[in-house]
Amino acid sequence: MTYRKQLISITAFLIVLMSGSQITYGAKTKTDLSKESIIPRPVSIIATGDYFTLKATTAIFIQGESEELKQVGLYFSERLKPSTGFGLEVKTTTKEPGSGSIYLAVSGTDPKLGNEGYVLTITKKMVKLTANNPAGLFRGIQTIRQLLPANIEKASKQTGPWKIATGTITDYPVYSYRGTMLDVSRHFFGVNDVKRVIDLIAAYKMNVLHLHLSDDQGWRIEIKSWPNLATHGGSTQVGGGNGGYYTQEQYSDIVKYAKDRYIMIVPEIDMPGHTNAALASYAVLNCSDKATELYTGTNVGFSTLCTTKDSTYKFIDDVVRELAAITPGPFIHIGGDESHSTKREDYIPFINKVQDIVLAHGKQILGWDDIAISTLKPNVVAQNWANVKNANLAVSQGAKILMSPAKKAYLDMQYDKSTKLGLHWAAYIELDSAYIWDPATYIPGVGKENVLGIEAALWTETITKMDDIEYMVFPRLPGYAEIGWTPSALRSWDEYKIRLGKQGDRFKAMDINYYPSTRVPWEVKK
Ligand code: TNX
Repeated sequence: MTYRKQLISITAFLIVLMSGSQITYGAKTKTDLSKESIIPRPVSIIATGDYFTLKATTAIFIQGESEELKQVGLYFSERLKPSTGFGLEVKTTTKEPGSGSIYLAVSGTDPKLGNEGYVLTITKKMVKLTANNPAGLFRGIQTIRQLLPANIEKASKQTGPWKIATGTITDYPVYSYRGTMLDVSRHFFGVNDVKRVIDLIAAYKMNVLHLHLSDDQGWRIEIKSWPNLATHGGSTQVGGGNGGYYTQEQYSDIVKYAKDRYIMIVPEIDMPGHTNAALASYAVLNCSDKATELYTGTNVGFSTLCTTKDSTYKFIDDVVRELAAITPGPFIHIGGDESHSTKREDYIPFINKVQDIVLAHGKQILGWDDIAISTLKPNVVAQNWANVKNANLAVSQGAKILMSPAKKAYLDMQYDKSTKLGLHWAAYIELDSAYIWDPATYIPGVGKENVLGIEAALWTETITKMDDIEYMVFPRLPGYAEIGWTPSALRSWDEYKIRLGKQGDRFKAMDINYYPSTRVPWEVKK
């Protein structure tokens, strides 16, 4: 071989090597849309074997002049900005834009897409997302994020290229309620932490964040007519730390942040039990007329509002009125769980009266399944956590069930015996166990037609900081999101765990402190 030929072949070898290393680092051109690992798994994917490239010159076109669509376009542009370094312009248009654009349109032609479904059509020339509602476009944008390389999620500028495989995805959820609960009472979490949780659940197309705003250990929402609730009742937390509370302004900021991501906030005021923080703040709420001491332990079932006093219902009316006024979503959650210190003959009329109060303020009632022993009003939703009998009792009264079985969907349950955070009173919940169940068949006697949706709950007796939240929530949360979104016929653990393993790079790019379960074949680049 001549020196020149040798040089050429060495160069060729180097090029191959470099492209090989590109494969390792994820910039390989992926052209088969059906091989992408999207969570929740979409209803249908048709691949066409090419790719679209997102460039600095790509524009996001929205159909018409709708302010709401503009916001969705801006959200997408902002999401792509840190990693791509592109400041994609959002433009309005009345007709389909030309080559090299992303087009978001509300078309309203396909009823099966419902409120949150979307059709995503990717060609070499264009990414087109259509839905009946902006909410559907927002969900579809989450799919596009997952079709881009994992580096798209990084907070600093990355080198592309930003390619998306071509084809068509048609997608819509099985359940209308797909949520997560965060207990901000046992330990308080500030506005920024809550916003991060909202962003993390939004990425997996969840649409509800339930905030457990009051419990024995802390009252976390300012109520102007009963100010001590927050200033005194919110002043501590489990373990005796400083606690905290949201002013109504801060709460409204959370609500808006969630709403911009098509997530509804469900506020919970737990009663008549789990109320020590309130009982410590106002003597009048106690049958003894004596305020209790603040509580920083982790026992349950020792507190109760005085159910026989009129002033108690005045108190509840004030709280529900103020909360309803700052909560645009339909639900107020009244708790009702573990009221072991309330006599049954007091509990039942109490729950009946509280239901009337919530209805009088124009809101729909959500409560833990314990409330099923009372007379449920129309449209009540009972949240199942443990008791099969209560769930059936609720259904027999015409209520819908929100599925949060502690053995499957409690995010504070430890993964296994080695997990340092969390509890295990209901179960150890490894990744497979968290995924392998079906809300439509889990409770004998409760069928799909009775189920409103699914909610995974994070109680925070042992959870003190954002890193802890992430560790317990991830990687179980994408599985709950998929249970709520994807038809059960399309779900299997063996297939899911591979898709989940491929999300590892995304978790890293999003800087999520996740539990690296050995049940999942992680494909994480070093
Ligand atoms: C039960 S589930 C509770 C909560 C605890 C949780 C701990 C339910 C409605 N009540 O008060 O925080 O267990 O896992």
